[in-house]
Amino acid sequence: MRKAEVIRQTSETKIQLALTIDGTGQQTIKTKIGFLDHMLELFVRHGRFDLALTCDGDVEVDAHHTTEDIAIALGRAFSESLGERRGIIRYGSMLLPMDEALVMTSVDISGRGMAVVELDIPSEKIGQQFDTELVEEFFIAFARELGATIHLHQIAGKNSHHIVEACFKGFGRALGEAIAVNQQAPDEIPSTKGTIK
Ligand SMILES: [Mn+2]
Repeated sequence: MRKAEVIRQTSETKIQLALTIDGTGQQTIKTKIGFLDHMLELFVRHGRFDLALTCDGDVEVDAHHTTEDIAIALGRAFSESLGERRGIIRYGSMLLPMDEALVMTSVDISGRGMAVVELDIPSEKIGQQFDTELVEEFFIAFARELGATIHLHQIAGKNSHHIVEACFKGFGRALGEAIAVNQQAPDEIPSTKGTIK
């Protein structure tokens, strides 16, 4: 069973999480930011991961520290769960429609952390707390901590909630595909270099 527990505490956030990557989409997520809870629930459900996550962060400042630190803790949990990356498919992609929005997501568990996020989100905030510029921050921090290349490119979309929702659902699907075990080569590290980490 591939899983990990991460506890991360700073002066800005306290995060506790338990992740099972070969799960069924079960979740208890409490971040104190309603929209972020909603996005993480979609991500977990569509990737079929199991996640218990609580974050007690300084949301009286804004949503920045909570969003970024959750991405760090989640990226770390996926990294630890995958160990030396043996047997994984490595690549995953999803072109995800959400009503009028359409977002292409592509993931490579490459060992090199970078995110290319090209979104045109019309509103600055979703809900009372969530700044839409935090979407890019989330994926940069996640990519860096996991050691993955993540592309998110918006093809269409006018509604901010739909666009961001397409990102998190699509990323869940693409990541789920990338970390699935390749039944043809369950013991191989999928790199000509012989190592990914
Ligand atoms: Mn929604």
